[in-house]
Amino acid sequence: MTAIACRSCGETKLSEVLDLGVMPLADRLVPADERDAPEPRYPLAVVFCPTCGLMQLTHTVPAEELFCQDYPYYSSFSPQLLEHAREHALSLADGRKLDSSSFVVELASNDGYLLRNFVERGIRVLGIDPAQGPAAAAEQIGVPTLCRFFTLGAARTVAEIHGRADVIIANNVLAHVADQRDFVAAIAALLKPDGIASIEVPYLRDLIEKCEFDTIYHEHFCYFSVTALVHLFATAGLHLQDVRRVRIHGGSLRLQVGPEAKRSAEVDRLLAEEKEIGEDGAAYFRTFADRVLRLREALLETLKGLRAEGRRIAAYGAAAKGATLINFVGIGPDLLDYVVDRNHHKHGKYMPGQQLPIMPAEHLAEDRPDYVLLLAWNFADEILAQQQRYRDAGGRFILPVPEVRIV
Ligand code: JHZ
Repeated sequence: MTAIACRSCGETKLSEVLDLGVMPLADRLVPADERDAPEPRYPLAVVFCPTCGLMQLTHTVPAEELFCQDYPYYSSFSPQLLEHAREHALSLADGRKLDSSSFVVELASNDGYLLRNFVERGIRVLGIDPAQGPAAAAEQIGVPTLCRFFTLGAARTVAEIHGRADVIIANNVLAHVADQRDFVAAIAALLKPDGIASIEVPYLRDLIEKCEFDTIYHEHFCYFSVTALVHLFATAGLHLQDVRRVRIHGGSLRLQVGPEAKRSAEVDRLLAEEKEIGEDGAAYFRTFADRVLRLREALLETLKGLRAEGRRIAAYGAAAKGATLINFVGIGPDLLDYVVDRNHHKHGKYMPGQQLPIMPAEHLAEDRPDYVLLLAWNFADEILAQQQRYRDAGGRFILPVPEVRIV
Protein backbone atom coordinates (compact mmCIF):
# COMPACT_ATOMS: atom_id res chain seq x y z
CA MET A 1 0.00 0.00 0.00
CA THR A 2 1.14 3.54 -0.61
CA ALA A 3 0.24 6.83 0.96
CA ILE A 4 -1.05 8.74 -2.07
CA ALA A 5 -4.72 9.21 -2.94
CA CYS A 6 -6.20 7.97 -6.22
CA ARG A 7 -6.14 10.72 -8.86
CA SER A 8 -9.69 9.87 -9.90
CA CYS A 9 -11.70 8.75 -6.86
CA GLY A 10 -9.54 9.75 -3.87
CA GLU A 11 -9.11 6.19 -2.50
CA THR A 12 -5.99 6.02 -0.32
CA LYS A 13 -5.50 2.25 -0.16
CA LEU A 14 -3.73 1.63 -3.46
CA SER A 15 -1.91 -1.59 -4.27
CA GLU A 16 1.58 -1.77 -5.73
CA VAL A 17 1.96 -2.99 -9.31
CA LEU A 18 5.51 -2.21 -10.45
CA ASP A 19 8.45 -0.17 -9.21
CA LEU A 20 10.94 0.79 -11.92
CA GLY A 21 13.22 2.64 -9.50
CA VAL A 22 14.50 6.20 -9.68
CA MET A 23 14.58 7.28 -13.33
CA PRO A 24 15.48 10.33 -15.45
CA LEU A 25 12.74 12.19 -17.37
CA ALA A 26 11.94 10.38 -20.63
CA ASP A 27 11.70 13.43 -22.91
CA ARG A 28 14.46 15.48 -21.29
CA LEU A 29 17.10 14.83 -23.94
CA VAL A 30 20.54 16.01 -22.85
CA PRO A 31 22.31 18.69 -24.94
CA ALA A 32 25.98 17.90 -25.73
CA ASP A 33 27.29 20.70 -23.48
CA GLU A 34 25.29 19.42 -20.48
CA ARG A 35 26.52 15.85 -20.63
CA ASP A 36 28.48 16.14 -17.41
CA ALA A 37 25.73 17.92 -15.44
CA PRO A 38 23.56 15.81 -13.11
CA GLU A 39 20.13 14.98 -14.55
CA PRO A 40 16.94 15.25 -12.52
CA ARG A 41 15.70 11.82 -11.46
CA TYR A 42 12.45 10.86 -9.78
CA PRO A 43 10.79 7.68 -8.49
CA LEU A 44 8.88 5.78 -11.18
CA ALA A 45 6.35 3.35 -9.73
CA VAL A 46 2.75 2.44 -10.57
CA VAL A 47 -0.08 1.48 -8.24
CA PHE A 48 -3.64 0.30 -8.80
CA CYS A 49 -6.82 1.69 -7.27
CA PRO A 50 -9.12 -1.16 -6.22
CA THR A 51 -12.09 1.22 -5.95
CA CYS A 52 -12.21 2.77 -9.45
CA GLY A 53 -9.68 0.61 -11.32
CA LEU A 54 -7.20 3.35 -12.26
CA MET A 55 -3.51 2.42 -12.54
CA GLN A 56 -1.36 5.45 -11.84
CA LEU A 57 2.04 6.81 -10.88
CA THR A 58 2.86 7.39 -7.25
CA HIS A 59 5.05 10.41 -7.93
CA THR A 60 4.08 13.70 -9.60
CA VAL A 61 6.75 15.67 -11.45
CA PRO A 62 5.54 19.27 -12.01
CA ALA A 63 3.98 19.68 -15.47
CA GLU A 64 6.18 22.70 -16.29
CA GLU A 65 9.22 20.49 -15.89
CA LEU A 66 7.78 17.82 -18.19
CA PHE A 67 6.20 19.61 -21.11
CA CYS A 68 7.11 23.25 -21.72
CA GLN A 69 10.49 24.32 -23.04
CA ASP A 70 12.47 22.09 -25.38
CA TYR A 71 9.74 19.42 -25.49
CA PRO A 72 11.20 17.29 -28.28
CA TYR A 73 8.16 15.27 -29.35
CA TYR A 74 6.71 16.38 -32.70
CA SER A 75 3.86 14.22 -33.97
CA SER A 76 4.55 14.83 -37.66
CA PHE A 77 7.56 12.50 -37.98
CA SER A 78 5.52 9.32 -38.38
CA PRO A 79 3.60 8.86 -41.64
CA GLN A 80 1.53 6.15 -39.92
CA LEU A 81 0.50 8.54 -37.15
CA LEU A 82 -0.32 11.26 -39.71
CA GLU A 83 -2.52 8.79 -41.58
CA HIS A 84 -4.18 7.71 -38.33
CA ALA A 85 -4.82 11.37 -37.42
CA ARG A 86 -6.25 12.15 -40.86
CA GLU A 87 -8.63 9.20 -40.71
CA HIS A 88 -9.68 10.29 -37.21
CA ALA A 89 -10.26 13.92 -38.25
CA LEU A 90 -12.17 13.09 -41.42
CA SER A 91 -14.38 10.51 -39.71
CA LEU A 92 -15.30 13.16 -37.12
CA ALA A 93 -15.89 15.84 -39.76
CA ASP A 94 -18.17 13.53 -41.77
CA GLY A 95 -19.78 11.72 -38.82
CA ARG A 96 -20.65 14.96 -36.99
CA LYS A 97 -21.43 16.85 -40.22
CA LEU A 98 -19.00 19.63 -39.31
CA ASP A 99 -18.85 22.74 -41.49
CA SER A 100 -17.67 26.36 -41.33
CA SER A 101 -20.14 27.07 -38.52
CA SER A 102 -18.61 24.34 -36.30
CA PHE A 103 -15.86 24.73 -33.72
CA VAL A 104 -13.27 22.02 -33.03
CA VAL A 105 -10.75 22.22 -30.19
CA GLU A 106 -7.80 19.90 -29.80
CA LEU A 107 -6.02 19.47 -26.49
CA ALA A 108 -2.29 18.72 -26.83
CA SER A 109 -2.50 19.69 -30.47
CA ASN A 110 1.29 19.45 -30.79
CA ASP A 111 2.51 20.63 -34.23
CA GLY A 112 -0.97 20.80 -35.75
CA TYR A 113 -0.68 17.34 -37.33
CA LEU A 114 -4.38 16.55 -36.74
CA LEU A 115 -6.16 19.91 -36.82
CA ARG A 116 -4.68 20.75 -40.23
CA ASN A 117 -7.19 18.28 -41.69
CA PHE A 118 -10.10 20.37 -40.38
CA VAL A 119 -8.46 23.64 -41.50
CA GLU A 120 -8.30 22.17 -45.02
CA ARG A 121 -12.09 21.80 -44.93
CA GLY A 122 -12.70 25.34 -43.69
CA ILE A 123 -13.74 24.22 -40.19
CA ARG A 124 -12.89 26.63 -37.33
CA VAL A 125 -10.30 25.12 -34.97
CA LEU A 126 -8.24 25.96 -31.93
CA GLY A 127 -5.26 23.97 -30.69
CA ILE A 128 -4.19 24.12 -27.06
CA ASP A 129 -0.70 22.92 -26.12
CA PRO A 130 1.84 24.10 -23.53
CA ALA A 131 4.92 22.99 -25.49
CA GLN A 132 6.36 26.08 -27.18
CA GLY A 133 8.23 24.48 -30.11
CA PRO A 134 5.41 22.26 -31.38
CA ALA A 135 2.83 25.07 -30.79
CA ALA A 136 4.92 27.46 -32.92
CA ALA A 137 5.21 24.81 -35.66
CA ALA A 138 1.38 24.48 -35.66
CA GLU A 139 0.93 28.25 -36.05
CA GLN A 140 3.31 28.15 -39.00
CA ILE A 141 1.09 25.72 -40.90
CA GLY A 142 -2.02 27.78 -40.18
CA VAL A 143 -3.36 26.04 -37.08
CA PRO A 144 -4.26 28.68 -34.45
CA THR A 145 -2.78 27.50 -31.17
CA LEU A 146 -3.02 28.67 -27.60
CA CYS A 147 0.25 27.84 -25.84
CA ARG A 148 -0.90 26.90 -22.35
CA PHE A 149 -2.06 24.01 -20.17
CA PHE A 150 -5.72 23.04 -20.39
CA THR A 151 -7.39 23.50 -17.00
CA LEU A 152 -10.91 24.36 -15.85
CA GLY A 153 -9.86 28.03 -15.77
CA ALA A 154 -8.50 27.82 -19.34
CA ALA A 155 -11.67 26.08 -20.56
CA ARG A 156 -13.87 28.85 -19.16
CA THR A 157 -11.73 31.54 -20.80
CA VAL A 158 -11.76 29.76 -24.17
CA ALA A 159 -15.55 29.24 -23.97
CA GLU A 160 -16.01 32.96 -23.22
CA ILE A 161 -13.80 34.16 -26.07
CA HIS A 162 -14.45 31.55 -28.78
CA GLY A 163 -17.70 29.88 -27.69
CA ARG A 164 -18.23 26.25 -26.75
CA ALA A 165 -16.97 23.41 -28.89
CA ASP A 166 -18.90 20.95 -31.03
CA VAL A 167 -15.99 18.54 -30.83
CA ILE A 168 -13.02 18.35 -28.49
CA ILE A 169 -10.20 16.02 -29.49
CA ALA A 170 -7.73 14.83 -26.89
CA ASN A 171 -5.35 12.16 -28.13
CA ASN A 172 -2.59 10.93 -25.84
CA VAL A 173 -3.04 13.69 -23.33
CA LEU A 174 -5.45 12.43 -20.65
CA ALA A 175 -2.71 10.20 -19.24
CA HIS A 176 -0.36 13.20 -19.09
CA VAL A 177 -2.50 15.10 -16.60
CA ALA A 178 -1.82 14.90 -12.88
CA ASP A 179 -5.15 16.47 -11.86
CA GLN A 180 -7.54 14.16 -13.68
CA ARG A 181 -10.72 15.55 -12.20
CA ASP A 182 -9.90 19.13 -13.16
CA PHE A 183 -9.13 18.06 -16.74
CA VAL A 184 -12.40 16.19 -17.30
CA ALA A 185 -14.32 19.04 -15.62
CA ALA A 186 -12.60 21.39 -18.08
CA ILE A 187 -13.74 19.24 -21.02
CA ALA A 188 -17.31 19.33 -19.68
CA ALA A 189 -17.13 23.14 -19.33
CA LEU A 190 -15.99 23.67 -22.92
CA LEU A 191 -18.39 21.27 -24.67
CA LYS A 192 -21.76 22.25 -26.11
CA PRO A 193 -24.63 20.26 -24.50
CA ASP A 194 -24.83 18.06 -27.63
CA GLY A 195 -21.07 18.12 -28.25
CA ILE A 196 -18.66 15.23 -27.95
CA ALA A 197 -15.08 14.70 -26.90
CA SER A 198 -13.11 12.19 -28.96
CA ILE A 199 -10.27 10.90 -26.85
CA GLU A 200 -7.51 8.36 -27.41
CA VAL A 201 -5.60 6.75 -24.57
CA PRO A 202 -3.24 3.77 -24.53
CA TYR A 203 -5.23 0.77 -23.25
CA LEU A 204 -4.11 -0.75 -19.97
CA ARG A 205 -4.97 -4.22 -21.19
CA ASP A 206 -2.51 -3.93 -24.12
CA LEU A 207 0.15 -2.61 -21.74
CA ILE A 208 -0.21 -5.51 -19.33
CA GLU A 209 -0.82 -8.33 -21.82
CA LYS A 210 1.97 -7.25 -24.20
CA CYS A 211 4.37 -6.32 -21.41
CA GLU A 212 4.67 -2.73 -22.71
CA PHE A 213 6.25 -1.63 -19.43
CA ASP A 214 8.39 0.98 -21.18
CA THR A 215 5.28 3.11 -21.84
CA ILE A 216 5.44 3.84 -18.12
CA TYR A 217 7.28 7.12 -17.60
CA HIS A 218 6.82 10.32 -15.59
CA GLU A 219 4.72 12.01 -18.30
CA HIS A 220 2.12 9.25 -18.09
CA PHE A 221 0.43 9.70 -14.73
CA CYS A 222 -2.45 7.32 -15.55
CA TYR A 223 -3.05 4.00 -17.40
CA PHE A 224 -6.67 3.42 -18.33
CA SER A 225 -9.14 0.58 -18.43
CA VAL A 226 -12.69 1.15 -19.65
CA THR A 227 -13.83 0.56 -16.06
CA ALA A 228 -11.61 3.37 -14.76
CA LEU A 229 -12.67 5.73 -17.55
CA VAL A 230 -16.39 5.35 -16.81
CA HIS A 231 -15.70 6.32 -13.17
CA LEU A 232 -13.48 9.25 -14.14
CA PHE A 233 -15.88 10.86 -16.63
CA ALA A 234 -18.75 10.47 -14.18
CA THR A 235 -16.92 12.83 -11.79
CA ALA A 236 -17.60 15.62 -14.31
CA GLY A 237 -21.11 14.51 -15.28
CA LEU A 238 -19.83 13.10 -18.58
CA HIS A 239 -20.74 9.75 -20.12
CA LEU A 240 -18.60 7.26 -21.97
CA GLN A 241 -20.89 6.93 -24.98
CA ASP A 242 -18.78 4.73 -27.21
CA VAL A 243 -15.40 3.03 -27.31
CA ARG A 244 -13.29 1.21 -29.89
CA ARG A 245 -9.92 -0.53 -29.66
CA VAL A 246 -7.38 0.91 -32.11
CA ARG A 247 -3.86 -0.29 -32.96
CA ILE A 248 -1.91 2.95 -32.55
CA HIS A 249 0.84 3.21 -29.89
CA GLY A 250 0.85 -0.48 -29.03
CA GLY A 251 -2.93 -0.63 -28.52
CA SER A 252 -5.24 2.23 -27.55
CA LEU A 253 -8.88 3.06 -26.93
CA ARG A 254 -10.73 5.66 -28.97
CA LEU A 255 -13.50 7.05 -26.79
CA GLN A 256 -16.55 9.13 -27.44
CA VAL A 257 -17.53 11.09 -24.36
CA GLY A 258 -20.26 13.66 -23.85
CA PRO A 259 -22.87 15.22 -21.57
CA GLU A 260 -25.68 13.13 -23.11
CA ALA A 261 -26.44 9.98 -21.15
CA LYS A 262 -26.11 7.21 -23.74
CA ARG A 263 -23.88 4.15 -23.97
CA SER A 264 -23.13 1.85 -26.90
CA ALA A 265 -23.18 -1.94 -26.71
CA GLU A 266 -19.39 -1.92 -27.21
CA VAL A 267 -18.89 -0.04 -23.91
CA ASP A 268 -20.92 -2.70 -22.11
CA ARG A 269 -19.07 -5.47 -23.94
CA LEU A 270 -15.63 -4.19 -22.94
CA LEU A 271 -16.75 -3.55 -19.35
CA ALA A 272 -18.00 -7.14 -19.13
CA GLU A 273 -14.76 -8.44 -20.65
CA GLU A 274 -12.68 -6.50 -18.12
CA LYS A 275 -14.75 -7.97 -15.32
CA GLU A 276 -14.34 -11.45 -16.72
CA ILE A 277 -10.54 -11.24 -17.00
CA GLY A 278 -10.33 -9.49 -13.64
CA GLU A 279 -8.83 -6.25 -15.03
CA ASP A 280 -10.92 -4.36 -12.48
CA GLY A 281 -9.09 -6.05 -9.59
CA ALA A 282 -5.53 -6.12 -8.21
CA ALA A 283 -5.01 -9.85 -8.97
CA TYR A 284 -4.81 -9.06 -12.69
CA PHE A 285 -1.46 -7.33 -12.14
CA ARG A 286 0.15 -10.01 -9.99
CA THR A 287 2.40 -11.55 -12.65
CA PHE A 288 3.22 -8.31 -14.45
CA ALA A 289 6.27 -7.31 -12.40
CA ASP A 290 7.78 -10.80 -12.82
CA ARG A 291 7.22 -10.74 -16.56
CA VAL A 292 8.91 -7.33 -16.76
CA LEU A 293 11.92 -8.61 -14.82
CA ARG A 294 12.19 -11.65 -17.08
CA LEU A 295 12.03 -9.43 -20.15
CA ARG A 296 14.81 -7.25 -18.72
CA GLU A 297 17.03 -10.30 -18.20
CA ALA A 298 16.33 -11.71 -21.65
CA LEU A 299 17.10 -8.41 -23.38
CA LEU A 300 20.27 -7.85 -21.39
CA GLU A 301 21.46 -11.38 -22.10
CA THR A 302 20.78 -10.97 -25.82
CA LEU A 303 22.66 -7.68 -26.07
CA LYS A 304 25.59 -8.87 -23.95
CA GLY A 305 25.83 -12.09 -25.97
CA LEU A 306 25.93 -10.18 -29.26
CA ARG A 307 28.49 -7.74 -27.89
CA ALA A 308 30.64 -10.63 -26.67
CA GLU A 309 30.62 -11.95 -30.26
CA GLY A 310 31.96 -8.56 -31.34
CA ARG A 311 28.71 -7.37 -32.96
CA ARG A 312 27.97 -3.68 -33.37
CA ILE A 313 24.57 -2.60 -32.08
CA ALA A 314 22.61 0.66 -32.53
CA ALA A 315 19.01 1.60 -31.67
CA TYR A 316 16.13 3.10 -33.67
CA GLY A 317 13.78 5.71 -32.19
CA ALA A 318 14.74 8.19 -29.48
CA ALA A 319 11.25 7.65 -28.11
CA ALA A 320 10.17 8.54 -24.58
CA LYS A 321 9.49 4.85 -24.00
CA GLY A 322 13.04 4.15 -25.19
CA ALA A 323 14.32 6.15 -22.23
CA THR A 324 12.43 3.91 -19.80
CA LEU A 325 13.64 0.81 -21.60
CA ILE A 326 17.36 1.64 -21.74
CA ASN A 327 17.46 2.97 -18.20
CA PHE A 328 15.48 0.17 -16.58
CA VAL A 329 17.34 -2.55 -18.46
CA GLY A 330 20.68 -0.75 -18.05
CA ILE A 331 21.65 -0.28 -21.70
CA GLY A 332 24.50 2.21 -22.00
CA PRO A 333 27.44 2.87 -24.33
CA ASP A 334 29.00 -0.47 -23.34
CA LEU A 335 26.18 -2.23 -25.25
CA LEU A 336 24.90 0.32 -27.77
CA ASP A 337 26.75 2.78 -29.99
CA TYR A 338 24.03 5.35 -30.76
CA VAL A 339 20.32 5.90 -31.38
CA VAL A 340 18.88 7.12 -34.69
CA ASP A 341 15.68 9.10 -35.17
CA ARG A 342 13.99 11.05 -37.97
CA ASN A 343 13.06 13.96 -35.72
CA HIS A 344 15.79 16.56 -36.31
CA HIS A 345 14.88 18.34 -33.03
CA LYS A 346 16.47 15.35 -31.26
CA HIS A 347 19.71 15.18 -33.23
CA GLY A 348 22.96 16.08 -31.49
CA LYS A 349 21.38 15.39 -28.08
CA TYR A 350 21.82 12.38 -25.81
CA MET A 351 19.32 9.90 -24.43
CA PRO A 352 18.33 10.67 -20.82
CA GLY A 353 20.33 8.80 -18.22
CA GLN A 354 22.72 7.18 -20.71
CA GLN A 355 25.50 8.69 -22.77
CA LEU A 356 23.97 7.58 -26.08
CA PRO A 357 24.07 10.15 -28.91
CA ILE A 358 21.02 10.65 -31.15
CA MET A 359 21.71 10.77 -34.90
CA PRO A 360 19.73 11.11 -38.13
CA ALA A 361 18.10 7.90 -39.35
CA GLU A 362 20.25 7.96 -42.52
CA HIS A 363 23.27 7.18 -40.35
CA LEU A 364 22.10 3.58 -40.15
CA ALA A 365 22.54 2.97 -43.87
CA GLU A 366 25.98 4.60 -43.85
CA ASP A 367 27.31 2.89 -40.73
CA ARG A 368 25.58 -0.51 -41.08
CA PRO A 369 25.69 -1.82 -37.53
CA ASP A 370 24.99 -5.58 -37.23
CA TYR A 371 21.90 -5.17 -35.05
CA VAL A 372 19.40 -2.42 -34.31
CA LEU A 373 17.33 -2.41 -31.13
CA LEU A 374 13.89 -1.05 -32.06
CA LEU A 375 12.93 1.35 -29.27
CA ALA A 376 9.97 2.68 -31.30
CA TRP A 377 8.51 -0.86 -31.54
CA ASN A 378 4.97 0.57 -31.89
CA PHE A 379 5.95 1.61 -35.43
CA ALA A 380 7.66 -1.70 -36.22
CA ASP A 381 5.83 -2.35 -39.53
CA GLU A 382 6.59 1.11 -40.81
CA ILE A 383 10.22 1.20 -39.70
CA LEU A 384 11.07 -2.33 -40.85
CA ALA A 385 9.63 -1.57 -44.30
CA GLN A 386 11.53 1.70 -44.44
CA GLN A 387 14.77 -0.10 -43.54
CA GLN A 388 14.34 -2.94 -46.06
CA ARG A 389 17.66 -2.19 -47.80
CA TYR A 390 19.56 -2.36 -44.53
CA ARG A 391 17.82 -5.66 -43.75
CA ASP A 392 18.46 -7.04 -47.24
CA ALA A 393 22.14 -6.26 -46.68
CA GLY A 394 22.13 -8.48 -43.58
CA GLY A 395 21.13 -5.98 -40.88
CA ARG A 396 18.90 -7.38 -38.14
CA PHE A 397 16.37 -5.73 -35.84
CA ILE A 398 15.86 -6.65 -32.18
CA LEU A 399 12.25 -6.17 -31.06
CA PRO A 400 12.12 -5.80 -27.27
CA VAL A 401 8.40 -6.33 -26.49
CA PRO A 402 6.23 -8.34 -25.87
CA GLU A 403 9.27 -10.63 -25.86
CA VAL A 404 12.75 -10.33 -27.29
CA ARG A 405 12.76 -11.28 -30.98
CA ILE A 406 15.34 -10.88 -33.70
CA VAL A 407 13.99 -10.30 -37.22
P1 JHZ B 1 6.76 7.37 -30.39
C1 JHZ B 1 4.93 9.50 -27.70
O1 JHZ B 1 5.80 8.69 -26.96
C2 JHZ B 1 4.80 10.86 -27.10
P2 JHZ B 1 7.15 8.11 -27.56
C3 JHZ B 1 3.95 10.94 -25.89
N1 JHZ B 1 4.72 10.89 -24.69
C4 JHZ B 1 2.94 9.84 -25.77
O2 JHZ B 1 2.13 9.88 -24.90
C5 JHZ B 1 3.04 8.63 -26.59
O3 JHZ B 1 3.69 8.86 -27.83
C6 JHZ B 1 1.74 7.92 -26.80
C7 JHZ B 1 10.78 8.40 -34.37
N2 JHZ B 1 10.47 7.78 -35.66
O4 JHZ B 1 5.84 8.20 -31.14
C8 JHZ B 1 9.90 9.55 -34.00
C9 JHZ B 1 11.45 7.72 -36.61
O5 JHZ B 1 12.58 8.20 -36.38
O6 JHZ B 1 6.65 5.93 -30.51
C10 JHZ B 1 9.93 9.51 -32.49
O7 JHZ B 1 11.05 10.23 -32.00
N3 JHZ B 1 11.17 7.12 -37.80
C11 JHZ B 1 3.25 12.26 -25.95
O8 JHZ B 1 8.14 9.21 -27.70
C12 JHZ B 1 10.11 8.03 -32.18
O9 JHZ B 1 10.64 7.43 -33.35
C13 JHZ B 1 9.97 6.58 -38.08
O10 JHZ B 1 9.77 6.04 -39.16
O11 JHZ B 1 7.53 6.92 -26.79
C14 JHZ B 1 8.80 7.35 -31.92
O12 JHZ B 1 8.27 7.79 -30.77
C15 JHZ B 1 8.96 6.64 -37.06
C16 JHZ B 1 7.62 6.05 -37.34
C17 JHZ B 1 9.24 7.25 -35.87
O13 JHZ B 1 6.55 7.66 -28.94
